[in-house]
Amino acid sequence: TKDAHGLDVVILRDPRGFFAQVHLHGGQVTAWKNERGEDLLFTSSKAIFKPPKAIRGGIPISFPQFSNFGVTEQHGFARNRLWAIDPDPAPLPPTGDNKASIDLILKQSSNEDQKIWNHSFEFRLRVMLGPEGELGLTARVRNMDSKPFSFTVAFQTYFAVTDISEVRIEGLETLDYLDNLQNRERFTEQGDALTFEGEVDRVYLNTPTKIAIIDHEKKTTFVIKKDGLPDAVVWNPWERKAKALTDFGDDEYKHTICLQPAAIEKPIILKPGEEWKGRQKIITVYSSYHSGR
Ligand code: TA6
Repeated sequence: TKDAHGLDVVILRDPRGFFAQVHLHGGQVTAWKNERGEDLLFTSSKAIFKPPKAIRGGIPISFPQFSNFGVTEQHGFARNRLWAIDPDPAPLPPTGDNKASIDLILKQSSNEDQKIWNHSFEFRLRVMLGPEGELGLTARVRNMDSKPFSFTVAFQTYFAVTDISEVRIEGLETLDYLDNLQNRERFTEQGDALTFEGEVDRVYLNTPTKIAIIDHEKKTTFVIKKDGLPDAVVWNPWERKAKALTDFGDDEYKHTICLQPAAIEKPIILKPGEEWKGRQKIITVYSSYHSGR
């Protein structure tokens, strides 16, 4: 199917109403909704749906480079390229019940990219809507070249929250982080849970496989489970930077937190023929008061 802008999208739906949308442009999840039709991911009202620009919101993928930590364009080229439906996906695990999934693939294609990052690879992405409405992303990168290469990678997940000042992140306490706002200097997290009062742009290192985002106002918790992605980026542009971003509404920083499972500090190194696998799964938990369950 096509979206309202004429771009190719794949829709995942299950009988209870869980919903996910994936754009072939960027291999990017651009919507995920619960059974009440509420958006669980944030997409900016100012998002620009014009390739090759990445779409502001959902889950853009940074590959083969996070941010400007290397030679490629900011956050690599994967989010700016057209992905294809994978004709040869890995077999799905055997389960009968409500599960919808799509497999996409990106290969080195453009000459421009090749000039800057000359490695032959296959990046396979499986997006899955699970039996409880959970969203799963599995990434596999295979070295198809005759020489080794290394890369960094992040799932830049824009979560939808009611009010950033009522949001708390649990699981990053006492960890070291690189502060992108202070020349990537290394600090140690001192506080209990992470709360927000201003711009934040940090790479937390060696994070646990489970991190939680608690939205007090909506009485919702996102539980992020990850594998193969040791780091976690936490980003909110706050007021000043939001105003400077053309594809981000001035007040929208209040309604999103970007939490990104990633492999940044130690780049992944692949020898010819080797494959790396990384996963994130997001589960929403509602308090009984809110959902009546
Ligand atoms: O940590 C995330 C980050 O690198 C921030 O510095 C911020 O600029 C953000 O990504 C968004 O980057 P983008 O290229 O999507 O505008």
